[in-house]
Amino acid sequence: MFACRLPWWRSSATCKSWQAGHFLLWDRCQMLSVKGINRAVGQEQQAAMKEEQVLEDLEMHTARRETEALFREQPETGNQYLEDTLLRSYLKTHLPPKVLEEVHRDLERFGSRLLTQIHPLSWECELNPPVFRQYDAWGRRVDHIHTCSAWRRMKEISAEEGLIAEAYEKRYSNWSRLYQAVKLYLFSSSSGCFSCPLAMTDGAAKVIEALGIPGSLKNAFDRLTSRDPEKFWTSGQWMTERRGGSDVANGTETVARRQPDGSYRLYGFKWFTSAADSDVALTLARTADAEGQCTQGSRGLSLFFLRVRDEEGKLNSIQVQRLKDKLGTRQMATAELWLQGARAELISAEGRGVAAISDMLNITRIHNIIAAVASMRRMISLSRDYARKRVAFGKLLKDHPLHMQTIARMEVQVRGAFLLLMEIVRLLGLAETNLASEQEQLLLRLLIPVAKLYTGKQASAVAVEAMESFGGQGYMEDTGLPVILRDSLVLSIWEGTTNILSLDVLRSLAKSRGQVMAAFLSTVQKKLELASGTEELSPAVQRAQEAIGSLRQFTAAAGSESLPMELAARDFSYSLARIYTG
Ligand code: UCC
Repeated sequence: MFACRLPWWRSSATCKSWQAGHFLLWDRCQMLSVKGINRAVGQEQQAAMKEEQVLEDLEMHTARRETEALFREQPETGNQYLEDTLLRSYLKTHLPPKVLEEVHRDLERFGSRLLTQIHPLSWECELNPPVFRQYDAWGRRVDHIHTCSAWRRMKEISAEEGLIAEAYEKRYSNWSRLYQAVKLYLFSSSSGCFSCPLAMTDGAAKVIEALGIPGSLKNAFDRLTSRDPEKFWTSGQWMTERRGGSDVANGTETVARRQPDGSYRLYGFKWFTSAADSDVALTLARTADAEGQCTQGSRGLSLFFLRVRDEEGKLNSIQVQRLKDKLGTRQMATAELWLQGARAELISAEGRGVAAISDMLNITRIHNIIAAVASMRRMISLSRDYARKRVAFGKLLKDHPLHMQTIARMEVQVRGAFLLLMEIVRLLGLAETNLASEQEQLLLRLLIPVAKLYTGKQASAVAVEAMESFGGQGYMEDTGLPVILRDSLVLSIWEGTTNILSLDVLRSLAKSRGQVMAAFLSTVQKKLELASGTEELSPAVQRAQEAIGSLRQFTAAAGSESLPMELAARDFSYSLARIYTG
């Protein structure tokens, strides 16, 4: 191809490459002088200029061609809903026909909106991270967190699409939660990290709903679950203080002082507050008694609701110390906040703060699972598309079996994780409409930490693997691929690290006196019985049965002195995740 574009004097078979062309030109010049062909100086100059021009043309042409070739290879996705065959088949199998019909129409439309309108905004969010301005031009302290217009538009879109509302309106009864989760799953990788404030907003709405929507919180609940962009509020979740993110019981120093009108003022330092531009927040603090004394440990913690700013936008006796300089999720403002008498409302029973906020934790952990699955799905979709376009060693990547084996292995990971996610939101939907059996409720309690810890780890592993499938391009910042990797790395950290969640798995076992495990085993057993009716699945059924046998042995040994349960917690949780996914 290259040779046929060469001028006549280089059209010989020797012109195999650009380098070869250079040598040929040099040879030709030598030849001219060796043969002593006399030319007028002007003629020689002309000839040299001509040759130079030819060379320039050649370079230009090659450069342009290379650029064009790269453009052609850009990996893309289309309508993510229509392209996700597993998602569509799941919905078809599970949703009642009438619900499916409506949901399908909406998701198809949403998939197209994501592609044309929302995804470009997410890139804008990445390019324009929030900026913190502490003082105005005249030296007045303002503590203003400036967010870009695309980020603010994400908030409006979230309301318009009912990304929180859907779960609380319950238009489709127990299927509403699943439907909301599917929309969030599609939205997540195009949200420019707006899925983070949405997670906490959902968690706050859930806590308020669980409290029976007290009159004082009615307005907040309506706004958190609103479809009206003008009314819609987002919430933060301020749990992390200087002394510890995981050890909330001992790390929380914030003190709540009761005011004569029954409200409280909070004094303390919140070390990590994600989406610090949110309208409201739920936070933990220690109520002080008349002598100013506080109960230490978990029993001293209560849950508070507060507005971050008043109607005029003035901070509620809060000072922003600085924005965090994070590895990823840079689209979203995470701040250090001083609470200097912030007015707040006590919303849990005194000393029941951790138990009350655990509703929020479970919801944000589910959002974390959604983000993990969505991130894997995006990386693999892009990998797959690239494999259909990129030629290496004379054929498309998709025709290289080793490359396809690598993608197939990732695909298995994401499919399993997706089905685990669907199972969790299906169970949550049943629980929220009082349709869940006791066994299903127990299973839900167990599966949330199991899936959060497992998918959090999967997401970054898959992101790294998928990145490799683009070669050097995967490492290039402006392809957008490194953003996905950076953002996925937080998924195993926030909302409880892998070890903390493994301990939560043990907590669920202890609190239920082992009933969560009984629910797990009997559900798995039932699923295996169903699957054993299909011949092709029998090797897989066999493997799962063996894994359950090992799990039982492991559990028996794990309680012993030589292998304390705590030391086994992580491996045990991984096994639960793999078995259920299988
Ligand atoms: O990082 C944060 C915000 C980031 C942005 C959010 C984005 C979300 C993702 C978006 C995707 C794009 S906020 C910080 C997050 N922090 C954590 O996750 C904390 C991690 N630490 C833990 O989870 C610990 O296990 C603690 C704090 C829960 C442990 O506290 P305690 O006080 O030591 O726990 P106890 O004493 O075991 O539990 C107190 C009560 C018990 O109930 P009772 O008293 O009735 O027996 C527990 O059963 O709380 C109950 N409880 C739970 N209930 C504790 N955990 C749970 C749970 N998970 N579910 C139900």
